[in-house]
Amino acid sequence: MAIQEIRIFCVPLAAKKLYNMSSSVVSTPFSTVVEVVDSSGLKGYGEACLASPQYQPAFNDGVRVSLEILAPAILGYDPIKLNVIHALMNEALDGHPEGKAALDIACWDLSGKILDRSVVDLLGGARQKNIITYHVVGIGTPEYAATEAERLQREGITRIQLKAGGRPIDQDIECIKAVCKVLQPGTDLAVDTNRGWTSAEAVKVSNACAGLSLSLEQPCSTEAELIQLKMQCNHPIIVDENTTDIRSVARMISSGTADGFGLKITRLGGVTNMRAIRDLCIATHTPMSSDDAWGGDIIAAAGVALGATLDPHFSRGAWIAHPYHQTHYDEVNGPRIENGFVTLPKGGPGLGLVFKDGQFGEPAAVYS
Ligand code: 0XW
Ligand code: MG
Repeated sequence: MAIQEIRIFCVPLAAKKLYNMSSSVVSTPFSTVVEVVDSSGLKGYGEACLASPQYQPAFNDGVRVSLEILAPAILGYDPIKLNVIHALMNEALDGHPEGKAALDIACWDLSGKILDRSVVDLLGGARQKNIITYHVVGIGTPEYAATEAERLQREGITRIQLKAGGRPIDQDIECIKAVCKVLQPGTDLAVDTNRGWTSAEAVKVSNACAGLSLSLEQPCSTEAELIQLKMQCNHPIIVDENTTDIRSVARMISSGTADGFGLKITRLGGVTNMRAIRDLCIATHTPMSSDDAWGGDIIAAAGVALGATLDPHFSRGAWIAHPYHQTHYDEVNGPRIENGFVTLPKGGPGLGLVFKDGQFGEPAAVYS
């Protein structure tokens, strides 16, 4: 089998509910969907979608421009040979993991269809039938945050990520305390500032919330600040935006900086790279999540597929953006949240999703 054609689609995924982070409010990200067609006519689908231009050093138009170089680099090659696919992409373009991830995910989907196996099986098999998820509570008043946390727990959510940062620190502290007051036994809370605090602010929050059971996700912007903070902090530190490749993950495990990770498949270059990091986290008993910044059913299915293969004891869950944009590419099989868990698509081999011909409209670009 050889890759014969690659089609690029631009798909708007407007936030239907308030979704804000310390650096930005999500409005209408335009997701990049890639369709990789092999010489037998089989199609594999991949996706990459940044929530906002501020969340990490990448933006959605840039993903599509990077594919002008990356897509031609893999034409004519076997999509199952993912080591070769990555070598070709890395030789063609340094960095730009998001565009590489979209093609990588499409090759995993296509490989599954060629081999008639699910991506979950190709990744070693599911350790969890349904994958626990976490839900985001955006930045707002203490009353809003507490009410949302109560609603989510009534719906079976047991992992809450409270956004913070980008405002006076005392407002963050009030929201954290209001949410902690309504947490049921067994519900985990991560406070995620998306790099929004200074280390002094993070120390102030940790001292003000000493004795409250929570973790701080990406409290500060740089790894150096996290190392400093670790020595003064009362709470576990989860690293998200600073995880850019397996080297950074390995470094933060061995230095003891990270008590866990919030890992994004497209920031790490796709399922292939994420699998290696998964194995490192399993071997070192380091909790990790398997998700991404935004995106539709394709990126959700990739995150849930990899999340299903995690040791449940070390799974921080798989997050999907669907509750916020409420759009399914595959209305029947698209991953959805039921009682605090995300469902694995069951539409067949590969990612398990089924699309109609032409459902993503006219391609923005075609490479053949
Ligand atoms: C909650 N997420 C998975 C989605 C947002 O876009 C950012 C990310 C996070 O953990 O920061
Ligand atoms: Mg995060």
